[in-house]
Amino acid sequence: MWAYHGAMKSTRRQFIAAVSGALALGAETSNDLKLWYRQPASVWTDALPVGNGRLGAMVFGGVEMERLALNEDTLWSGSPRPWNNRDAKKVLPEVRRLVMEEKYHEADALSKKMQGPYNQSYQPLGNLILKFDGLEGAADYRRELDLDSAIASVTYRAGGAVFTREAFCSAKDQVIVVRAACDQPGKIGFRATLDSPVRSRSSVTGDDLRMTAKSPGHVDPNYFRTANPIVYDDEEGHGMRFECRVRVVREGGKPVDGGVEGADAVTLFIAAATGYRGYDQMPDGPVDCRPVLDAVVKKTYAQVRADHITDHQGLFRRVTIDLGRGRPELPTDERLKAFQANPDDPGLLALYFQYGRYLLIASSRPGSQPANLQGIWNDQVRPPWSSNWTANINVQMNYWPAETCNLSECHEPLFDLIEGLSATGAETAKANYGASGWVSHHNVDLWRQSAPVGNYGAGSPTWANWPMSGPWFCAHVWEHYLFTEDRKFLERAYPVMKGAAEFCLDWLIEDGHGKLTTCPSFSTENDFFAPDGKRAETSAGCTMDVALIRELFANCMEASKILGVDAVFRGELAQKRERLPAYQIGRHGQLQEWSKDFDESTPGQRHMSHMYPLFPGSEFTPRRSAELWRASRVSLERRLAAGGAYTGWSRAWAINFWARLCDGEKAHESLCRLLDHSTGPNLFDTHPAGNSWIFQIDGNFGGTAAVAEMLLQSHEGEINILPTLPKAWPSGEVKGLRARGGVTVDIAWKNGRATEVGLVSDKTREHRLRVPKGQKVANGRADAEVVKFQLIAGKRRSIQFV
Ligand code: FUC
Repeated sequence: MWAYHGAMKSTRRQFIAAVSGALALGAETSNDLKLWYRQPASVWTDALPVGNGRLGAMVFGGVEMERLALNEDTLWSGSPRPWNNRDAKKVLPEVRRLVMEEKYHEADALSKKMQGPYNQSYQPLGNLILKFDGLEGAADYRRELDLDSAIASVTYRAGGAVFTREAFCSAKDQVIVVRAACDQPGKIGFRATLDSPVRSRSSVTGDDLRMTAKSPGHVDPNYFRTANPIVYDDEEGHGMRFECRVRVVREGGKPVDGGVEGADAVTLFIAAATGYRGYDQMPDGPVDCRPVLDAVVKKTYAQVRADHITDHQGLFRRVTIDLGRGRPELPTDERLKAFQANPDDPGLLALYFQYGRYLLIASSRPGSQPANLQGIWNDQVRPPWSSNWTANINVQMNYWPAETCNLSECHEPLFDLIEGLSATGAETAKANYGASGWVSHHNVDLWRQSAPVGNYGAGSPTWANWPMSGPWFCAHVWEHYLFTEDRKFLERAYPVMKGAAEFCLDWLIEDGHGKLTTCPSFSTENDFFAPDGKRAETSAGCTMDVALIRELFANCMEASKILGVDAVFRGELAQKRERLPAYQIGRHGQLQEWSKDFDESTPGQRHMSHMYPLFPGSEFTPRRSAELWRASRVSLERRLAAGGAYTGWSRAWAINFWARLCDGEKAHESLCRLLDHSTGPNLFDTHPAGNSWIFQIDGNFGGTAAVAEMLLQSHEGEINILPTLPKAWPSGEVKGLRARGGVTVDIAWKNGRATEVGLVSDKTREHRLRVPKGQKVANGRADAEVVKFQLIAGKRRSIQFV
């Protein structure tokens, strides 16, 4: 039975304070930072997400029945276990020989022998269900998620009273909070239950509703057909114990079995703990939510709420954006439909942009796990693709907005993951390939699975065996340095970059024509037609491998110079980099995807990895390599003409490509496609699945990054404002974006022309600013393409354009 909790006594005063706080907040923020609806969520993908990086919830907002689908980011199946395949190195020379002899099909078959077991799956925590009393005839219903306060709320009128419910996830207090209140006393009553799709037991203990459970010892990915996909305890490992506790703090009323009756207001604090102790430890740590709950209930609701808002806004309010008019008066689901008919709602694109920033803050905070395929929100034991970290585009895309959109700290969980992988991946490099350094492949789980997955032969080599995620991960580490110029971070990051480069040095082999190549090599998830006209996957020296290695070696050389270390190693990297094959332009004028000008078996493939040097890389620019930059455009046009970009993430990638190709109209067109083809009613990104779709978060983040990339670029050693401004955004303003070199940038524009830029540099130093085409700096030289400015640390400098 839940007892009355004295620390939160009363208080209509508190309720009024909280509500009027909300109103005051509403007044000072734009209306267009809200997702809102006239009805509760009927399915999980209609619900609204809240999160603090570690804990997450999808809030349904039902009137009679509220459901919060709960998550905790370390709750996974399995435990550390062996995944390396020592036989891989036995077949490696043979695979290489077959490829060199152009026996691609045999190489495909043999590559499968290099695979190991599947990765584990991210697990749902459970559901908190609240069944409310006596609410017949509810009217004036409204459900919303306010991105600015990170509070999901519901209001409705019933029996002449106004009911309010708020839910948020506090990073400060490490709890999810739900509060039910009413403008009349004594009206709040409900029964609460906790359940979980994994084996669990619920009980009422003192003031708390408690659920204890254990995750399965093994869960196969959803796409893998197997007789026994969910195993609770097996020989190799066991699952993770976890606990979820809900403390109910009543104001007035009385406790009844499993609930509350006649209260003025009730606050529920939800905490969760798992036995996770680190990726290389058995997950049998203590699970006890009480300390967290005991601490939070010492604060008033208004305090917990205010602390949450302050913390969230410290990140969220760093960037504001105005792309022009919008239709905030329409509920978001109707607004999205209206957008499909007529995309003249730049406000919705601005909302989508800010939603991406909101989602990153909610799913990735220092100390948490990185955002996975679904961020942090998952309600299935066998979620799509294990809801893992898929490392051949998806997890990287999640972090594309981190630096440019001024959420650099939210990038940190990815660096922790990379550091872990550099340890597990060192063992894989040695065991599987007899190589030094570290390697990681396509799928990563909580245990930092670093080896090829595929259940020893069930995976297609083009995804399962692809060994290049290490270099791609290292690009994030380096970009973080470029944006922050944090030397301490670079000291921590350099060994990781060096380890990935060491693996690549060992992985490179002579191609027989004086160059170095990679083999086996895969252009992620795309097959080619072998000379016999049949589809094949395994070849040598795919463009993406070359691009990733070229970039990693260059970044390592630069990093070692900055740190003043490893001159000899730097020399070796320089020498080997020179010997990498040159990029090639194929017979269609396209950037060639494979080392030979094969035809792709799927011209509209969603993956476009060979264009990596256009984006997220930055080797191909109009000024650095105009020909390859143009050839990338041909590749993109060919992919899109053949039906590519049909998943949300692929479409988001296309927008970023267009942004780097400085084609505002095409970028805008693709951005509209992302919204009208690949976005669900709660603005979650979607991925097609048969006749239906599933949620996958990467497109949200890729789309957000793309909007930033359209407005500001800085990859060529200069601040380039409005490089890809579409006609649909003639006038607008963005504040707080970040450029490489540690600069915060505000941009205002009118009638398609920049009017003003405001720059604040972290350090006192010189910066270069590209003058928008056809414009000049007020009182500046008319022909200057780039102007240099000395900025004083922390002091804003404003520059006008005419
Ligand atoms: C890759 C993609 C799929 C999906 C999955 C999670 O395998 O090809 O489209 O995004 O990752």
